[in-house]
Amino acid sequence: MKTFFISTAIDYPSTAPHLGHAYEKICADVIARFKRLQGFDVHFSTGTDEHGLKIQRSAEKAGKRPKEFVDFMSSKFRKLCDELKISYDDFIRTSEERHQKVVQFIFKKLHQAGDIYKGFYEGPYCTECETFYSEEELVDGNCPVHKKRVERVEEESYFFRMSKYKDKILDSIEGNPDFIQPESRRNEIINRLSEPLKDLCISRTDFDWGIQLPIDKKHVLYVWVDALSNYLTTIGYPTDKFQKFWPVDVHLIGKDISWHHCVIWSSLLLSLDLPLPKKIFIHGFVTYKGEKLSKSRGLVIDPIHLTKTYPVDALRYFLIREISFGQDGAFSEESLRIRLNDELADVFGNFVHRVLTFTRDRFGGKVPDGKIDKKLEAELHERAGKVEKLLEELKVTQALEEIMAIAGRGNEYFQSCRPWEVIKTDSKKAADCLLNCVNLVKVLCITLKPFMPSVC
Ligand code: ME8
Repeated sequence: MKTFFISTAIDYPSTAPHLGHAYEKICADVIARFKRLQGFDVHFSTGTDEHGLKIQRSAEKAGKRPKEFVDFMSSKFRKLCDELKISYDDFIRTSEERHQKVVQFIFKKLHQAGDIYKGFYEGPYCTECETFYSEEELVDGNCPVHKKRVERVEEESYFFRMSKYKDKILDSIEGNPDFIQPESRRNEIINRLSEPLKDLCISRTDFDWGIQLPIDKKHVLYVWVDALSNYLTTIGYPTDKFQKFWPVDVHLIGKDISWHHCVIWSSLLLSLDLPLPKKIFIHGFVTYKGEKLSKSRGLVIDPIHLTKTYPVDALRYFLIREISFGQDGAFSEESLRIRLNDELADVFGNFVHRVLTFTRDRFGGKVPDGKIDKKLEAELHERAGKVEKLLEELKVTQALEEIMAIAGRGNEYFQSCRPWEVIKTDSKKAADCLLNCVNLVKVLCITLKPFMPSVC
């Protein structure tokens, strides 16, 4: 059986999940469910990124020990996934023992490859994104992403020879247009790689909530090396399951962490002598009132609250339909309600309701025998094929648009054959119409299933 491995980023459970987290999981879930429908053996991973200074500080603020804190917070992320009907195969937590073992193993391999050395790090660090910056990258002395004041780190550290892999990474990106998508994000990475690539500081000594380096217990591993390794832990690196699923088919991530995935992760994989991911797809941000949702900046929409207010399938539909995949898109409850009423209820719901109630009332709830409309059948075949092709290309928004066009076509068909009138004089003709309409509902249910699993 053909395999397919898709991952989302693993979220920081420093505060409760926001709608951006929900969005990423839903997009990945649509792709995972689509691949299962196609007959693939799918591994779909998500989870929480639980180590590092940011989490340690959040735990201190909450008056809890880090482990107790992440146990509680991580459960909120898992609950969100369950509420949203995310069909993950693995919810990985980086504080789990299985992960720590894999990370230690990975570190030893990097060390054996001669890619780890001891040095001294001095420079800016943003704890919010757990990222080392160069002075030039700062904007008015602030983190370019969070616009917050950075901290200064000055300590003995271990380094990873990332510089060594720059050319190979650039070759892989340039030689394979599919590797990083969309193209605008790919170009950003290529541009950044035209600058010299520095080695990466990969250990800290001024806090202890992390995985100890096997070669020096005073140091904890840099949280991004720990977090990125989750993609290997989840498939049991280096066991048979890993052989089956690596290289990953799609890492789905947001635009703020493209560098970490495209460059840091790729260089770690090259050092481990492993193939690079087949695709890193970078989605945009869900914005609210013109700004990026952000826990740290207090711009939060509680997705759990939304799942209590609106049907989950409708929320899934809205996010995919409204936000063009790969670009930023705005959330507002008003546009959510408009799409629900004008598209889901008026187009899709209306068609399905008309066909099913007519079948119930006039044909005793059984699909009537009749003549297949060959022209319509061919058209549906072509449209469903188009949806499949769009989904294969990860064009989830366009695929959903096409599916809604099929629902629109259904209404048109029902309207044009007027079964409620025809049945008075020609029940056979009405049966033909209903048979073809029920078939159309079937095509809708199959194509929509990855998007709206409960309704379908
Ligand atoms: O970055 N809209 O965790 P995180 C859409 N732990 N997506 C958004 C978003 C928004 N407004 N805000 C964030 C981390 N995201 C790391 C990842 S992976 C080995 C480690 C996305 O909780 C963000 O881009 O800050 C990322 O893909 C995911 O949510 C988790 O973000």
